[in-house]
Amino acid sequence: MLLRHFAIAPTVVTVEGRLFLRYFSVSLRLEMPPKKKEEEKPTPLMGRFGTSLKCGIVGLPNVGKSTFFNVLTKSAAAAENFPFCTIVAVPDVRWDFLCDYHKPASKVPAFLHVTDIAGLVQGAHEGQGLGNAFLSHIWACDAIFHMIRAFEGEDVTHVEGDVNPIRDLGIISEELRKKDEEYLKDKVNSMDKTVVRGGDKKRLGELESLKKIYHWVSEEKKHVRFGTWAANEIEVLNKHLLLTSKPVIYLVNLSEKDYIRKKNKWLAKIKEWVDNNDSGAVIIPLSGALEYKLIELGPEEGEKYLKELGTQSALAKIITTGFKALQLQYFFTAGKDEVKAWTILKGSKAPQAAGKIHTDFEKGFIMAEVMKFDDFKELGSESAVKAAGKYKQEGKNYVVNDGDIIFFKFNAGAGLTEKKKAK
Ligand SMILES: Nc1nc2c(ncn2[C@@H]2O[C@H](COP(=O)(O)OP(=O)(O)OP(=O)(O)O)[C@@H](O)[C@H]2O)c(=O)[nH]1
Ligand SMILES: [Mg+2]
Repeated sequence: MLLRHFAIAPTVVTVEGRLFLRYFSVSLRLEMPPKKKEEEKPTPLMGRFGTSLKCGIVGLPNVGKSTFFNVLTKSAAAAENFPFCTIVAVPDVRWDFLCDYHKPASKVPAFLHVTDIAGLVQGAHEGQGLGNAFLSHIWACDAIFHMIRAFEGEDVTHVEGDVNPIRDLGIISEELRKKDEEYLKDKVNSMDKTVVRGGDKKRLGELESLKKIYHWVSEEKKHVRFGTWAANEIEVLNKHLLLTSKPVIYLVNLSEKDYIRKKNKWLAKIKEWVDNNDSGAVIIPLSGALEYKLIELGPEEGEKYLKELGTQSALAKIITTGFKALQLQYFFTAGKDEVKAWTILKGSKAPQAAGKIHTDFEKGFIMAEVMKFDDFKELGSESAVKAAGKYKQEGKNYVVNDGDIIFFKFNAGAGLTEKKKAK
């Protein structure tokens, strides 16, 4: 028996996780020499697997991290709040469009998990401040919002005495690197004991990789994510989830005035620092004070206020950029019952995507019927997309694109109960 499940899918999203691209090029290189026909291995990605990945807000004390975190928890985007962690909806005009179109009973967007982390100080890697505890909180995150303070404020003291975001960028970046260095040193030493002296030859390769990574971090003094790593090295990296392997998004906290006029003496210097130290990373200016004011004003008054000032909130951009940095994407299912964004890892194939909806969908996978969101929007209906020959049937090797609208067909024989059937 064939069951149809509605799934949606739109268009291309730029990959902002540089790691992903870099690994991709590594995998190409690895695959250059002709080799025996074998099942193609997926390119390994750096980081944790799963779709409930988190972005942590990191920075020196008093730079506005908790203020921004509170904005998130109180914003319309907030879905659930926990101490130090909030789950916010990822804004997407495609999802809005589908909800408008279907007027479904249930609307489920994609979500981003954000964690507020207490300020790091210089020497945190040696336990300064509450150093090590906070570093372990960063360890539990998968991407970093690095908040830097570019707003003056006599009443808000700066831990380093004055406002200097360039110095601050260096402090945080070095703290993370030094913590990794220390961690790797311990790991290399303890592995040396068991592998070299203990004769556990099977793990020699792993030790080699670990030493190479240690050299990169301690001698080259570089962050892990800037290295070019082979597949086996990425496997080792994924065992350790080092702090400097996590992608960073730079949030520049400006005064309301500077944010509105898009001017601040530090902006060009910050851009230069990021270009030199984390080339290609995204920098997003915001004003924590303004965002907070907007929350207090409420949606309508807030909108009016923004219009008067001729500016916009930075919240949506921050959330979507954070989501992309986690190497996550989503496809849609849409119908009268529900419009839903299903989060998957970039590069997921159709059966795994179907498995997000229900494991039976993966087991009994037959095909995915895919519409591109842009086609759906342009042509105005599913039947028009079909008539235009743009409604595609894809097999188990189809790599799902961000925003695809998908119909899954699957064999319900694999023990599917009535209750579990897709609507
Ligand atoms: N003027 C101004 N003050 C701000 C802004 N953001 C935060 N502050 C103030 O700065 C102080 C510290 O803000 P928090 O958000 O608690 O700073 P934090 O980065 O979480 O600090 P720690 O948790 O100690 O690391 C508070 O008094 C805020 O009111 C801003 O954008 N402009
Ligand atoms: Mg705080």
